[in-house]
Amino acid sequence: VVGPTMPVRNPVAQGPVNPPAHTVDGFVEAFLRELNFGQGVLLSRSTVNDQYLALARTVQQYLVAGWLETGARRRQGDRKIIGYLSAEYLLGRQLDNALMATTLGEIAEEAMTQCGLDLARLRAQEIEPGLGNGGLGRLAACFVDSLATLDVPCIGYGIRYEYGIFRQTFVDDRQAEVPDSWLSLGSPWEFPHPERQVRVAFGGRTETTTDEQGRERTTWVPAWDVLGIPYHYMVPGYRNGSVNTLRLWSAKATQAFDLQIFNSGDYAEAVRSQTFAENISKVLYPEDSTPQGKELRLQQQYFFVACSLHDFIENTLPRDFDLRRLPERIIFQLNDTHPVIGIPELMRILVDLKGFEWDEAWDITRECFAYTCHTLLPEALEVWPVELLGRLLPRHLEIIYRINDNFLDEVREAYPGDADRVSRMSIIAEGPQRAVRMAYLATIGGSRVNGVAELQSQLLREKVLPDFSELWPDKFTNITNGVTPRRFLHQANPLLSTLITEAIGPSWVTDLEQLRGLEPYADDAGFREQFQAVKQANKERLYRELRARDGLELPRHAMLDVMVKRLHEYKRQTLKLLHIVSLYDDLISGDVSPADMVSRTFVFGAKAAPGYYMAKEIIYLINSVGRTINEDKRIEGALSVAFPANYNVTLAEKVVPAADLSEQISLAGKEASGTGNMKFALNGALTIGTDDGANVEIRALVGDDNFFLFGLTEPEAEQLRADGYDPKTFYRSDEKLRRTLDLLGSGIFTGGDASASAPLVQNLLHDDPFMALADFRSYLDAQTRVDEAYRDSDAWTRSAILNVARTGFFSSDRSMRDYLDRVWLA
Ligand code: NBG
Repeated sequence: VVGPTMPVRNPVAQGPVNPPAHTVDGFVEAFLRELNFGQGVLLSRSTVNDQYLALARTVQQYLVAGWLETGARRRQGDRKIIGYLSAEYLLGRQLDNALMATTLGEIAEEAMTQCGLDLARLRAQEIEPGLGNGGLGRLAACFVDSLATLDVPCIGYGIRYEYGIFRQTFVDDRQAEVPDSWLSLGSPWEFPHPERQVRVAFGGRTETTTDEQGRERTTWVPAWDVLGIPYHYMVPGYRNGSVNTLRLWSAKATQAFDLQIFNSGDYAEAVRSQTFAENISKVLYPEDSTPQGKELRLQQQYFFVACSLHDFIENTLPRDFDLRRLPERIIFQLNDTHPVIGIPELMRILVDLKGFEWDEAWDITRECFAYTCHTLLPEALEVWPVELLGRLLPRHLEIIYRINDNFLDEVREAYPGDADRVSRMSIIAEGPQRAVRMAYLATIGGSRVNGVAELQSQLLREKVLPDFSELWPDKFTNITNGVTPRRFLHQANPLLSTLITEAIGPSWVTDLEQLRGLEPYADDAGFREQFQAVKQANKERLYRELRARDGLELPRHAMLDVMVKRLHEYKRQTLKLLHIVSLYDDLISGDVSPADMVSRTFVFGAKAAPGYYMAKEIIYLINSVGRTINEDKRIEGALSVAFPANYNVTLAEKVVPAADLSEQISLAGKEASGTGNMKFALNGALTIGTDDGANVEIRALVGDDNFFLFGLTEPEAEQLRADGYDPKTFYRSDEKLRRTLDLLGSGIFTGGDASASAPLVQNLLHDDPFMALADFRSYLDAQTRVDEAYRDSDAWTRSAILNVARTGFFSSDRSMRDYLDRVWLA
């Protein structure tokens, strides 16, 4: 009997129980336990999937103590928490990351060997959670990694999509999409908490009543609701014991199904409302940079934001917390416009539910949000039809109207008589279809607005939100993106990591500016040789992977020229394609003999949004051109093209370390930042690029001698457009361009059918919205300089080393410090 005098054994109060011993034996023991008691199998009868799941759970055991401890520490303290609100997290595989964070790599390897298993095989069993489209989602994943490594309190909030970004396959050279059922074989990295469900309402109407003090109070009478179930994921810092939380919400129907209808035999009708509700977190919208005006998407946005705000206010803050002090404890960072509905939601919570006066609630709200804009394409800024927003979220629309009224009064006061400006700055865009401009709402309702690279931040101020930056110059700032050196250098490129560590010691992993220490090694012939050997080994690793994964055979010795990113016209995969076709033309016309050409292997990786017609045509032509070139014996393998399907984070980790040349060739003024560009430079690829996005900053850091610049600048491109851009003039005046386009359109790549290449070729000749033809000549010249540089392999390697040494700035740790200084703690 436990009496009052006996010590109560309460492990929760005492802190977490100890993880298994940090030894091979300890690991084996924990692993077999997970296999037996978690999976319910004996080792001798277990499948690879059993083994993978047990391994994942084993590694987790080592992390959990740090997680619980971090959580307890955060709850006791009163530090401000970063609530990162993002509709996307492109996490990549978790196992390797967890092994790295816990320093268990070698122990796990040995432990698996002792069990007769191969760690690499188990690693390969993991399906990466592809809960994002591209750069924006991967950036969010890098940011939460860095915050944990810096031991900054952060909760990443998002959606647990049942299906992530589609799996891409090629059928007859065309993209086909397959659902990504990433959860189907189990999901060992998540901790569901159904008991912490949150109810989220939609639709209905509002009612205004007068309370005892004669004050008007509005309440929302919704029409339907769903439940949000949180799933927790650990976000381990790098070997610092700190583990933050990613909290992703899954939608569940409030009522599973209608038993009466079910019993009557109409099974489909019985589950109708359940299906409807659960669709909210069913699938990630496969859009990158363009909004999809879909009702379901707005439902997704409100769903996860409402869950997250509720979770923070009701479950994370202490019970009796004084909400007037909310800005001391939280800053919600809005990752693009997707979570901006959080601003009126917080107003609704404060005013309608907590009884605050409007003005006080507004002061609090503005301090609790900050907004990051990730685009320059005007069409990519989300707007919601008033009709839709009012139908789905009637109370929020009223709140937005009131925010707008007050704001426009402010504008009238600052600019008397300037009616034009008032309508320009209104959150509500007038027109045949009135719409809510979410970027404006974010700018008005947030304490700070930032772009993601110097050039984009400048263009954001000057072109996208000029009236706002004039009104509030201090609200705007730049924070250049970054990438985590843990995943994209340390983990993805172990050979280079070792070489770096041997030269400058290990602390670069968390202090990337230390890479500067490599500069002198660029002049050390022995080091260059080792660096080259690492690059070659990484290429061979990639080729092995592509052989196993895609059945591709690639030559061992060729320059590896890589363009991997979402397929979008502004990114100009077509310009790359024109370059390839022009080289092929040089060869088959006999202008250049295969022996005289610098051999190149071109690697593409790109998904197109399923509804993006032109992007899909471009994919088709890349595949067609690639096939023709690869099969043509006349060119003696001087050129080859590889386009592995389904480029994702896992493949990126093999591609990036292997690349010689990084293609960053968007039309200037279109790519907000880019982050692939940073990963390549950090892994010792040289960049060929335009003066766009973060390329500008990369070039400034690595120096003009170590970067291949080409193309129009942003002002030049603008000027050309203003003067009436006609791609035909370039076609007519440049013979090489003419031959290249004619060859592309001739049908030789498409089985003799010239019409198959017509959509793209005609588009280039008659429209060419992203000026590929205007930049063709300059691009070709830059590629000739690349060839010349590559011929001097020693000088090339020197440049590659300098790229690594000088790009430590692009660590997402630095980005996080900038956010802390300029936004979160400013
Ligand atoms: C993307 C930009 C990239 C940028 C990432 C991360 C969107 C809307 N934007 O240039 O196109 O690197 O965001 O900031 O996906």
